[in-house]
This record gives sequence, C-alpha cells and structure tokens, in this order.
Amino acid sequence: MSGLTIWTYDWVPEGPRGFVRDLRLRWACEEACLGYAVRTIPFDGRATNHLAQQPFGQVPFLNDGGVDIFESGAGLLHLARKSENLMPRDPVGEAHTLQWTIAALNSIEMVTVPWWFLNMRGDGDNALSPWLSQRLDHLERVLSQQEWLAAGRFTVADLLMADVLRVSTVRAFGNRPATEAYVARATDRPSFRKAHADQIAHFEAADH
Ligand SMILES: N[C@@H](CCC(=O)N[C@@H](CS)C(=O)NCC(=O)O)C(=O)O
Repeated sequence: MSGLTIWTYDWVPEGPRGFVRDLRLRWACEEACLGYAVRTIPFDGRATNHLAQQPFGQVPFLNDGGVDIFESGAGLLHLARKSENLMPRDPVGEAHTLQWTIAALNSIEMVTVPWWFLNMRGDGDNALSPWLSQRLDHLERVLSQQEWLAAGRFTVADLLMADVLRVSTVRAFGNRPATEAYVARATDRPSFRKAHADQIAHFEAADH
C-alpha cells in the first residue's frame, strides 16, 4: 500500500475515545503537515484478528509505502525522521529529543499505565503510588524550569510526554502546576485539537 496509513479500531466504547493511541500518530502527522489516511480493523475479535500487523492485538500501527510499523513510539520516531517540526536536525537537539522521547515511554509511561490500571480497578492508593509520585515530582521540577523538554521548542518528545500525561487521574495525583501548564500548552496546539476531534468523530460515526 502506498502513502501513509494509520490503523486503528473501527469502534471503541466511549471511555477510551480521545485517548486511543492512533491519536499520537494523527497528531504527529498534523504537526509535520504529512497527508495520511486512517483505516480500521474490527474492535470485535481484536485479540487475534490482526496479529500479523500488531503482535499484541493492539492499535495503532502504521504503513508508509513499504514500511510497516507497530508501537506508537516507533511510529512517532518514523514520522519524526520526515520532519524537522518533530525532530531537530542538529546532533544535540536530536539527541535530547530522542532522550526525552524514550523517557516518556520508559520512565513515565512505564509507571503511569500500571498505576492507572490499579487505580481504575478501585485501588487508588496502591503500591505503585510512591513510585509514581517520585517520577511526577522529578518531571515537575524539569517543567518548572523550561517550557518544552528538548531543543528549546516543541518536539515529538513533548507530543509523546503530553499524551502520556493527559490521563486525568494520573495528573490529579498531586498538585503539579508546571506539569498542568505543560499539558495545557501542548494540547492547545491546533494539531492536537484537530487530531483529537478527528478521532472522536471517527468513533462517533461508527455508533450510527
Ligand atoms: N505500547 C503500545 C500500546 C498500545 C495500546 O495500549 N493500544 C490500546 C489502544 S490505546 C489497545 O489496542 N488496547 C486494546 C487491547 O489491548 O486489547 C503502543 O504504544 O502502541
């Protein structure tokens, strides 16, 4: 298949709408002014109906010409190679952007997702809370000193970090004004607003 195609589910329940990770790829394409199509696989049967494309039965995944990629982080880095809007081209800016992109996944989301999962199951103050608190406090310190994570401007690292932090129960875990302002700044960008609205519209259309 030629061109850039983002794959997501054909439908999801209301709860995850606006948070399904195809949004990360939509947002990146909008920031980079890349044209893209969105295609779907059935939500019903998702555990096994697309294992050849995504070995964990999840979304999103991406086709770009002959390149097929799963994992939203890998998809973002693939897109970032296409546009300086997402990834600075100077070695220091690029290294710092990569560093914070990995930090979003491996130092923050690695803690937030398991914590959120336990919280959602009714265990709000769970064994992971001190770990989460410590990670978010460190990030708050960084964000109170700078507007964006790398290269003195918005990059793919901010796109990912802001998306990781968007989950309101995670942000409500403590009072961290710099982090709150950072997420607001990132999600106020026209590219985020469009990607978010498009995802909501996509799943709403499937209700009918
Ligand atoms: N590490 C994966 C996680 C993907 C993921 O959690 N996808 C969710 C939607 S946002 C999903 O497909 N959930 C359905 C399931 O796990 O059955 C990535 O970032 O792409």
